[in-house]
Amino acid sequence: MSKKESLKSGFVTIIGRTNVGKSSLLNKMAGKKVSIISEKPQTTRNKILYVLNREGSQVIFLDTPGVHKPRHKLGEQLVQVALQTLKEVDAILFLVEADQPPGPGDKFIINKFKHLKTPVLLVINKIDLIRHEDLLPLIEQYSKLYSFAEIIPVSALTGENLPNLVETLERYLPLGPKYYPDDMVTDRPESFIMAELIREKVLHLTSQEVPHSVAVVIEELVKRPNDVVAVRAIIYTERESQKGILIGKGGNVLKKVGQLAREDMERLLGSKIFLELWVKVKPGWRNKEDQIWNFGYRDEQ
Ligand SMILES: Nc1nc2c(ncn2[C@@H]2O[C@H](COP(=O)(O)OP(=O)(O)OP(=O)(O)O)[C@@H](O)[C@H]2O)c(=O)[nH]1
Ligand SMILES: [Mg+2]
Repeated sequence: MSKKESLKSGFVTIIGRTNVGKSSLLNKMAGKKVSIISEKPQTTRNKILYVLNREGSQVIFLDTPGVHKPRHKLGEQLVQVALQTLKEVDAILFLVEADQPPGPGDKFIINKFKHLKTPVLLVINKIDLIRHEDLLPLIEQYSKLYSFAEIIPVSALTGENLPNLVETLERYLPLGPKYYPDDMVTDRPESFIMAELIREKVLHLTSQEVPHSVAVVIEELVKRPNDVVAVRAIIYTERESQKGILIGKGGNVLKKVGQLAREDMERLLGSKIFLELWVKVKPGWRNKEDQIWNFGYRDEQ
């Protein structure tokens, strides 16, 4: 059999409760920042595709929004996007946290596996937070809940056992075509990643409801001849009070968001960035279907 014919390829969703480290895992496997990460729940709002090309395989990962109990239409939409991926893939990576026993959220997701034939690999993340001897009892607890194809403890933070995860995963992929060209990393354009980087800084620098009320839209992205990229972005919040907090005293919060986002964008593009940020209010947008759609948070199916 020629090398081309023996390629293993397929789609793999990374699913789990919010904040378990799905995007961290993806970025660590990718060796670069594809998805934004934060210590706050509900960071990821889209299905984000990442192509991992290896000798003899092409693994297409889907990072998904965390499954949670929705309090807005946006949340309902995000959970739907995540669960929908279960039906689109060749293998499922179900991510859980090592420092917690299986909870209602985990059991809710496990219930969705019961109607599928797709192999589910349980990935126990954050093993850097626990003692080695606490792992076995946890594995036993999960084994009682579902017949997982594999159970793999990892740390997305330190990278521990990730090579083993990828190699094991490959075994579950069918022989197949190369779906994407070698130079394609993600299905998202630069403008999407830029907007996400801005949102990531807002997540880090604000608290309570403010980070969750934010959507970012890139209004203009112009590549100037002297290798400067001019970007104008609008940060939407739901209320005037949130807008005030986001701008900060004398504009200090917005300035910090801009500075940190610009540094990340420059690293990403390797060009100088001129970043202009504006804050606007879209009252209650997280409960409005049309706005959720306009901001790109929707199920494409
Ligand atoms: N100690 C430790 N922390 C981790 C690990 N993986 C992720 N984290 C942290 O967990 C938090 C959540 O990480 P994310 O990658 O944003 O989690 P997520 O599952 O994508 O979250 P949502 O997008 O909100 O569903 C961040 O503070 C990460 O730094 C790990 O292996 N060990
Ligand atoms: Mg995420």
